[in-house]
Amino acid sequence: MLFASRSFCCRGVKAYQLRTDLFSRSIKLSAPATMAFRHKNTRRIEGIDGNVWVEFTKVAADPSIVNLGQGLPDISPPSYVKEELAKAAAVDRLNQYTRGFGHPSLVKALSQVYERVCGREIDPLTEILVTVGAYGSLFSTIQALIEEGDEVIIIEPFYDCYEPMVKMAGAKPVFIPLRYATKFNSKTKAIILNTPHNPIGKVFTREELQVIADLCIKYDTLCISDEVYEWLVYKGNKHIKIATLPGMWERTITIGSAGKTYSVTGWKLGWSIGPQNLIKHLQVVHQNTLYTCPTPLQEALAQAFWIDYKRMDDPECYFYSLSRELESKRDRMAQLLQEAGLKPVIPDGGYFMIVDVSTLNVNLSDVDEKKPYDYEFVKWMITSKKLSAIPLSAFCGPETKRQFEKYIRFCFIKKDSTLDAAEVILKNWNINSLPDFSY
Ligand code: IK2
Repeated sequence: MLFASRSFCCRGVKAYQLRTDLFSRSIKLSAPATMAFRHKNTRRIEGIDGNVWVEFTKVAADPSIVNLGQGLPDISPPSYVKEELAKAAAVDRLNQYTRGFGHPSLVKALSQVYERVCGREIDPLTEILVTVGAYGSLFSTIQALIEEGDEVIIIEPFYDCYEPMVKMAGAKPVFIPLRYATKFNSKTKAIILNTPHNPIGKVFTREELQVIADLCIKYDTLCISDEVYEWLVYKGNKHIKIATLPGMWERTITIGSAGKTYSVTGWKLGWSIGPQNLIKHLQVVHQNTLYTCPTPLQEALAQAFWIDYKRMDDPECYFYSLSRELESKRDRMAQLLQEAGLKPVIPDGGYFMIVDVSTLNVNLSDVDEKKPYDYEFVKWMITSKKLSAIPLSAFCGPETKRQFEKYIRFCFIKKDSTLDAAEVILKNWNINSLPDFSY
């Protein structure tokens, strides 16, 4: 026993010396002069270091601030969703790795739900990929299908990560206003669509989707359809999946999010659905980057989907009850803003509301002119009014930032007490108060 441990010890010393030798040799190889160059960032992340969520999560972190900024619910997720997670975590097997492209029970549940919605068969194993949030789906889609030199059409305003993700793939983002679908050409590899829309709240109509579909077919373009708010549509509107339009299934990747479907943004589970010949390329990116997603979360999500799948004809199904709950929050938010003398844009879907703040006449002329007005306005509002929002120009390309810089975005998936606190702030808003630049 003693001998064994001594020999282990000797071998250990040798291994240690070998590692030390290698280490000192590698130090000699990398001369200090070349060090800075060798560790410079890659070209693909050049110019994309700014991030609105990083910036505004930090400034709004103080709990005394009424946070209507980032789109995270402070309402309780459904109790069965949380219970299913506790149940999953209690099963040993479910605390280990699962199938890389999606836990079997989750892809099965997703296929059943989306077969009903899309009116076609969806193969759970080859036509669905489960990822880390919708972010993961966007990333694997863009990395897998967009080539250096390609053009990707992005409709402005747009969810902010589309632009850096397209750039990281070496492609060129081509921005078009929400109203026009020009700029399609032979280099157009894809268009990124987002309905219901963040931040505007627009739900695309069938006719509008048909215009986009016709262009996609004419120019043989892929459609990356970000539908994370698919269930959150308000009276008079209907969410239509562009993948269900004739000729579109074969060229569309549809993206969804558990965070948005079940009000559990911290779970960071998402999925991509599309034809096997496209999904297989996303799977390659996924298997070589993340490989798999957390098993207990996937199992719990699968069980939650089964519960709601079985009651998809019942108004109590969470897919519909959440949008009813949110519709009254939307109306309340609109009223609060209107009473403060503002003109909000009432969303048809999603849980954000944008508003023009120029009528408040807050003079921010003393602050950094390079930053758009809305960035400074929100920082001033957080400091002086203890209310946070998100600047709208964060959702614009470089050419249009100034056009939208008088708008800010509020999130209204908040419990009544949070909206009450916002109401107090807005009611006491003294439009003649001088801005405080101490942030
Ligand atoms: N796509 C859209 C349109 C989103 O809104 C989001 C998440 N929302 O972001 C918070 C905000 O706008 O305040 C995503 C994708 C990413 O979803 P996930 O959290 O599933 O990665």
